[in-house]
Amino acid sequence: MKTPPYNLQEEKMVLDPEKIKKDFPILNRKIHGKPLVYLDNAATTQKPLAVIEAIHHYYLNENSNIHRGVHTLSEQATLAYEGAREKIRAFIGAKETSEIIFVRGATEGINLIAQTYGRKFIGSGDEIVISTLEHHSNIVPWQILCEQVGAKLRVIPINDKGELLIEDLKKIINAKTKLMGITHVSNALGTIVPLKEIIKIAHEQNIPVVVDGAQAIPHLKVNVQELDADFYLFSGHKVYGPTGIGVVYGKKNFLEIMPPYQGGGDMISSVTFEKTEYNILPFKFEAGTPHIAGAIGLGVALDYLKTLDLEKVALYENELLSYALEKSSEMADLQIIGQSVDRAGVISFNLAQLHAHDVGTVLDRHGIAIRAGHHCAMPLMKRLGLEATCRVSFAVYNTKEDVDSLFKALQKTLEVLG
Ligand code: 7TS
Repeated sequence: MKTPPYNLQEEKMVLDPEKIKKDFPILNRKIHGKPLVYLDNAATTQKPLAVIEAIHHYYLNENSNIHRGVHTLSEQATLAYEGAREKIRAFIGAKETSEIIFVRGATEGINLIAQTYGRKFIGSGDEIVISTLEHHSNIVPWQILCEQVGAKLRVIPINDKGELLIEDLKKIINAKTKLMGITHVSNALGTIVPLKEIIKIAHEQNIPVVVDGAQAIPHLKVNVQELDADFYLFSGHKVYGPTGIGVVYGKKNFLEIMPPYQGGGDMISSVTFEKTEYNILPFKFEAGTPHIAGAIGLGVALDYLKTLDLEKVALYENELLSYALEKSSEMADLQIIGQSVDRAGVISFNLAQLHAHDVGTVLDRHGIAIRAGHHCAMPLMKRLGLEATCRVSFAVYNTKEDVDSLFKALQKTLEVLG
C-alpha cells in the first residue's frame, strides 16, 4: 500500500504562478479551442492534483465507515477524517477540534446555526441583524427562522462604494438584537468587511456574531480567536477542496448549549424509546455517515495552501487585483461596480450597455470563464440599481497573462456586441 498522500511537505514554496498552475490539471484544458482562463473562482475553485490524489487514495485503500468499526480500514478512515478536523482547527486558529463541525458547505452551516441556536434562543419580537452585502445563503435561513419564531430581520446599509455603514449599524442594534450574521468578504463586490470592529460593537451589546467566511478563507489569513467570532463557517470547494464538504466553527460554550441539528447515527451516546442522550462535541452535530473523502480532501487542500503560505498568496492575489483594476481604468466602456479600498479576490463590472450574460457568453468563446448575473445577492443588486454584473474572481493559479487575455477578449466583445 502506498503511504497516504495526506500530508504535504511543510517546507514553504516560493510563489511561482506558472509552477502552481501545473498543480491544477484542469487548467490544461482547452475551451472552444482556446486555453482555459478560469476566472470564476468565487463560484468554485479548481482542485490541485494533491487533493484529487488524496480522494483517489482514500477510495482505493481506506474506504470504510468511521467511528464504529473495530477493523483496520475503519480505524484508518477514522484517523484520516479526524486528522482532517485537526488540520482545519489549526488553519483557522480554533482552540479545540470539538469546535469544528463538518457540514455540506457554507449554506448548510448557516442553516444549522439558524435551526439550532436560532430556534432555541431567538423568539417573538427579537431581531436578527445582517447586511446588504449578504449572499442569499446568509439571508434566507434567517428569514425562515424569523417566520418560525416571529423575529424580525434588520439590515446594515452600505454606501455607494459597497462598504458597510458602521455608524448605522450602531443605530440598528438594540436590546432586541439577538444575533448578527455577517459576511467576511462580499462575493459580489469583493469588499472586505471590518469584522474585528463589528464583532467588538456586537459583543459590547452581548450579541453573538455568525461570520460567513465562504469568500474570505481562500484569500485571507483567518484566526477565529483573534476575530473573536462566535461562529465562522465556509465551504471546502471555494478553497481548493471538494464540493459537498464545509465547516462550522463554533465557540464551545455556544455549541454545548445548542440542540442537535439532525437526529441519527453517530450523534447519540445512548438511545432508548423513552430518551436519547446526545454525543459529545463535535459529533452531536454530525448525524449519519459524513462525507469522509471530502473532509480528507479539504484537509489536503488546506495543507496545499499552507505550503504556498497564505500571506504570500494574499500579497500575490492583491497584486493581480491591482493589475486588473489598473487595466480596467484604461478601458473607457468598463464600469467597475464596488469601489471598496479593502477588497479580496473579486472585481465586478459592467461593459458599456451590454448585458452581463452576453459578455459572459462571448468571453466563454475565448476560453475565459467568468460569472454573470446577480451572484445570489439580489438585494445587493437592487441597492446598486442593477440587475446583474460581470464578475471575475481570482485564485492563486491566476496570472497577469490571464488578466491580459481577459482584457483582450473584453475589447473583442465590445467590437462584436458594442
Ligand atoms: N456565502 C458566500 C459569501 C458565498 O459566496 C457563497 C457561494 C455561499 C455563502 C454559499 O456557498 P455554498 O458552497 O454553500 O453554495 N457563492 C457563490 C458565488 O459567488 N457564485 O457561486 C456561488
